[in-house]
Amino acid sequence: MRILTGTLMHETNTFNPQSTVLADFRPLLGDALFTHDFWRGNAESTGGIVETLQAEGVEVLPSVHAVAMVSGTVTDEAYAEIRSSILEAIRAAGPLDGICFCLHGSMRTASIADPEGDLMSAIRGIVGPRLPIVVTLDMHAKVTDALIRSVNAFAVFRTAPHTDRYDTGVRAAELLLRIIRRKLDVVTVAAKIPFLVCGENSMTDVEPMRELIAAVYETSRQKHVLNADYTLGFPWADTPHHGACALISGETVHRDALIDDALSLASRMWEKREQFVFSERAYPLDEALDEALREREGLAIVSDTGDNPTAGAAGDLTIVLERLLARGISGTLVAVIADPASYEVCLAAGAGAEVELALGKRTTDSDEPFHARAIVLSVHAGLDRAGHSKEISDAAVVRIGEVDVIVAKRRIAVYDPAYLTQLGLDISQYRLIVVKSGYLSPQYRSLGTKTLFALTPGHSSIVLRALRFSKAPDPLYPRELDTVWRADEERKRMAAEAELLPMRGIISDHAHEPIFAIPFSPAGYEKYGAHVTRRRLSQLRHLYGDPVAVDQILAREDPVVYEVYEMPYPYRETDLLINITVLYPGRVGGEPYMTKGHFHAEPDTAEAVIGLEGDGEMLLQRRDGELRKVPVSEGTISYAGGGWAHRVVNTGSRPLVFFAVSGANIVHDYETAERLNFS
Ligand code: PAN
Ligand code: ZN
Repeated sequence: MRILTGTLMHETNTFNPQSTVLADFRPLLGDALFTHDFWRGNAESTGGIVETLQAEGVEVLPSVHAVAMVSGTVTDEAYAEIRSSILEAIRAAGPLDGICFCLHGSMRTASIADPEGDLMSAIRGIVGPRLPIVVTLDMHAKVTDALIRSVNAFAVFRTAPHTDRYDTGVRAAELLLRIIRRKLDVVTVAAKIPFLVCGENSMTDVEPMRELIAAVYETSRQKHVLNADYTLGFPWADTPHHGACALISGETVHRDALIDDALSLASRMWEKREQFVFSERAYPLDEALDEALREREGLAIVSDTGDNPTAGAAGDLTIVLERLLARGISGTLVAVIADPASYEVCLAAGAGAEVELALGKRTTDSDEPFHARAIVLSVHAGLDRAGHSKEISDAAVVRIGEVDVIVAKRRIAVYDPAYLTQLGLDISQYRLIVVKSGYLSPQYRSLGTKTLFALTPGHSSIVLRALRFSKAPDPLYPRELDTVWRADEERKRMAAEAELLPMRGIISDHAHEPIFAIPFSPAGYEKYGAHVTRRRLSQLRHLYGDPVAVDQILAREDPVVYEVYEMPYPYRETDLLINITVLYPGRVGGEPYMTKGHFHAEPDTAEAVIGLEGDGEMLLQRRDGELRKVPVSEGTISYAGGGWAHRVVNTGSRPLVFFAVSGANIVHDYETAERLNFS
């Protein structure tokens, strides 16, 4: 069994003006994946996928592994490069049994709002509608129609903080193996709710998420369900795609039940929307500092939530530092301010030196740094390590006034307190540690006797009502507290969306404007899900003048006379019907094989027929009996105006293959043709 895998993960904060470039993704192409191993073990879904598949003896084909830490908008060039490497790998992979891909789900480029949907549609366009594709998503993914249409099934993180990345990969790989081995035809339905939520009010070990995740497990255990999950979206992006979603994957035959289940999960979340409150006590900055220092004992940890790198902020604001200095609060550590230039100043000066720093930024709206005199306590070069939660950076520890500050060479997440020890800091010295973070990692949480959120301004402000949106959908709870959502209306939208699924991989993002390009041949049609009708001689005996000849043939076999390849299409009267017919060569008595023939019932409409292969002709007859004949051969186009019954005859010795296009409003009228003895 051969399964292709790949990873493209980025959570894009469009408010952070710093672009995310190709180098930030540190792409590994092809087999380079196997010469690194940072993705193995518990860190990433990629590890869960690769290790599960390999343990089952599957040949795993890598494509691209590209993961960048959450940050500003991805450049179009970076995405285009990664996309084309992925597609190239798929084209070069040879026959595949399936694809198991890791996405984050909340990526945006300068001009593409839904790169994941774009990528998966492009992949589907290459592999055709039938190859099983399973994708892992971050819980904070956006879910778009383009994504749902291109992918069969999903597995989403079920924990926040995300401690089940690896397990999610395992689940996705097992799901894919099941689909392949049992040859299941699988779809995913998505019930969406207009709900804007951030990680800080949706941690999974507190209510209401704890209970909702329990419902996800319960839903997943049902027989007809292959996987159920919630996605919550990512609030720090000005984009048309916002909202939470209940995603359920299962066999296509159970689609209605899956829709019911998804709506029931979505309703449960919607009913609990008012219970999504911050997991820590949250205060404006000054009050947070007061509250943190209220008792003399213990260590308080305050999250500078507005400038949180794990939500994509730059992590360079000096707002909290300035406030601590202005208030003369001592015994405090600020972790971490990212500023490469200041780090270099400290490195050059060395430990013990006194330096003038132009540190970070004072506000998000200007580039003005905070000027301060600092004593360099220590400098730590050679620490740089990449890779998600394990990411650490070279840094200097400085003292400004009575506040200690970690000045990092790179923007990093404050995830593991072991980093503080690596920098030679003694945590027990501090009463207060300010971390640029939202919700704390489990390690940090267990460190503090008291943990608080400071509602600071910045590109990751958790005051969601204050985020400046211009492209986001309206309304969105809780920005508009009276937002209405109704399950019955969502059901209608989901049912209409489900109608489009057979077109998987060939329609564009615009659900109601199908656009596609497919190979112009019966095989091309079939690859894209065409419905094939086979007409055998036994169904066509009335067409031939020699019943004895018919019976003689049928005594031996019942040959296929022609096949019609019909796209699962059109959807509306204003569309076009586009079929390809293969009319085989053969004779019954003296007569060549022919199609049944029909009028287009009132209103009479026209049809054009293009010959693709072989030789033959179209016989036409008006209701008043007048007869005509035109060729239908490779390279001809024949036009039958309204009011003429038409039938095609294969006069040659090869299959006659022709394409027919007519208005979608036609009704084939075979009866009148038969009654008039159309010959
Ligand atoms: C053609 C025919 C097709 C099969 O696409 O439907 O060749 O012929 P019968 O419908 O007569 O069996 C067409 O004329 N469409 O309208
Ligand atoms: Zn016709």
